[in-house]
Amino acid sequence: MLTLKSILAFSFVTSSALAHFTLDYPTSRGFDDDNEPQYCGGFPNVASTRQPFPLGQGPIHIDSHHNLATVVAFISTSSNPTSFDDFNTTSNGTSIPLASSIFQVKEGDSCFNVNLGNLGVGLINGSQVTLQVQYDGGDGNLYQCTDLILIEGYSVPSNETCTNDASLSSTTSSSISGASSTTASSTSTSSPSASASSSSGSTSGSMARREVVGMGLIGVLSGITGMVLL
Ligand SMILES: *[C@@H]1O[C@H](CO)[C@@H](O)[C@H](O)[C@H]1NC(C)=O
Ligand SMILES: *[C@@H]1O[C@H](CO)[C@@H](O)[C@H](O)[C@H]1NC(C)=O
Ligand SMILES: *[C@@H]1O[C@H](CO)[C@@H](O)[C@H](O)[C@H]1NC(C)=O
Ligand SMILES: *[C@@H]1O[C@H](CO)[C@@H](O)[C@H](O)[C@H]1NC(C)=O
Ligand SMILES: [Cu+2]
Repeated sequence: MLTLKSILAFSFVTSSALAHFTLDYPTSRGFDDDNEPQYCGGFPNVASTRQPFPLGQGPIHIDSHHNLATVVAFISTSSNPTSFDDFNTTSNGTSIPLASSIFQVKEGDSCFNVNLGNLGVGLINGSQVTLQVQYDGGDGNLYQCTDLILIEGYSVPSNETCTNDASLSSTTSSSISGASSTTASSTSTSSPSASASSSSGSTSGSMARREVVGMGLIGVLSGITGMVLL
């Protein structure tokens, strides 16, 4: 029968799939809660249709379901990237800088601007890139990908502009966080995922613990609800 232990075990399964984040603009390849920790959120194949996106400054919109999360974006210049390695270097071995700083977002909608034409990896009008957003809300790194074709002078839909750029105002007052985003926004040669996770590890430890407790509580409540239904 249902012991407290089994309810807790059940609640952990439930809560791990509850939250996470979505990539809303440009449209993600796909969203699957359970597979979001995998490369491209569990959608490894390039979309059949690439979305037009500005070669210059363009906005990325996400929706965060954790109270505080660490975010970074990086790109692949391969027309068919298959692994994180393809987001690290171009086909001729040039290392690709991060597409954004490493920054924090609060729960809800956020946006940040990228300028892919300025990354110094030879992107031009018509270049095909895949942008991957890495997100850590306290339950590990999560990923979403979007496949783009860069168009010089492309105007995004008027409701998709980003005036309140979350990547410019890192939300915590912690000096560690400030230092790490400064390092990160300079063109780092290390793996994008490695540098991002070390940043979140150093800045959000207590936040993460609080969140785990919170999620456990939600899980217990849903477990109790489930028991009442039985
Ligand atoms: C690699 O490709 C980029 C972009 O096309 C170019 O700017 C760079 O000079 C190339 N580097 C080498 C070593 O060929
Ligand atoms: C950019 O490429 C698109 C097609 O991919 C073309 O229609 C457009 O004229 C190009 N713009 C410039 C400024 O070259
Ligand atoms: C902009 O409008 C489109 C379609 O009208 C909608 O799907 C999208 O969610 C809107 N974006 C924002 C940031 O409100
Ligand atoms: C990315 O490139 C750097 C420098 O070339 C290398 O040290 C690192 O191992 C690479 N990371 C991945 C994930 O390929
Ligand atoms: Cu989550």
